[in-house]
Amino acid sequence: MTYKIVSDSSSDLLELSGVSFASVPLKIVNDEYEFVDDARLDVPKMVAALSAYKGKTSTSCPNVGEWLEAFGDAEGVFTVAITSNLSGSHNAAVQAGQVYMEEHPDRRVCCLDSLSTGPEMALIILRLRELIREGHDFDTIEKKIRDYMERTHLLFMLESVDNLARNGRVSPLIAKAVGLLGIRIVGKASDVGTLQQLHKCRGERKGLEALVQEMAGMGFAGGRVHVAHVCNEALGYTVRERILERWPTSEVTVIPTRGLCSFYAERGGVLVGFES
Ligand code: X90
Repeated sequence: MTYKIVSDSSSDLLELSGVSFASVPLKIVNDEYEFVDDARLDVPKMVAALSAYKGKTSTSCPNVGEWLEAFGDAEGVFTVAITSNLSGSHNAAVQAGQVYMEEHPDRRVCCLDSLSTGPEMALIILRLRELIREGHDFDTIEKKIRDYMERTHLLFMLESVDNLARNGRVSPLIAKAVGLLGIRIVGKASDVGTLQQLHKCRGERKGLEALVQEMAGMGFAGGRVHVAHVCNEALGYTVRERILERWPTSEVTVIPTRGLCSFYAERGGVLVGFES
């Protein structure tokens, strides 16, 4: 069976070697711009343009046709989408899967709702690649990846939740708390795939402490970690250092966020996906 992994662009992965992979872009739009979250997007330029823009910006997820096109002619497809609680992306993937299997009854599509985004999706995708390369059949891969998803988590530290609040993706209560200068929200992707605030911290140092403490509390014991930062590589590497200080054997990868996560996590935001 030929396999393909298809994710939406909130995974921040544009390409993946050793396996067939495609990223389907979300879009970031307002009256002046339309940013397509694909390889051509200049993320720092988008972030700068949007912070100068005064009106409201919103986002849209890939539609059924866009997912379908990305399946190509793979015999077995695994989709990995941003949490269905905050986006229609996963639902569109599910519908695309139904159409694909009706058109090709011998093919299979498994749609995974990450209940998360960014670096947690990246971990799921990397594990899928391993399972595919190990040569398992479709059902075994599905079973093993769903088991693995029980052990992946997402924590984040944000300086602003303005864009999340303006688009109704976070409760007004959380939004109010972050307005103050220097305050960092540390939170996690909840079990149902929503933003859950855990701490309000004064300053980055305290935010980082809370982040590492929460990782320990959620069962991290030194495994694979992905850190995604919004236009702030130094912060990404500081997070990496803190993690390595405490868990020297962990394997920490630092990457920049692409368009969708950059828009919502905003400047100074950092997302951490890890295994327990
Ligand atoms: O369909 C669409 O238009 C996309 C909407 C996405 C809204 C949420 C994006 C969150 C991005 C922010 C911090 C981490 C949140 C984790 C929540 C599970 C990143």
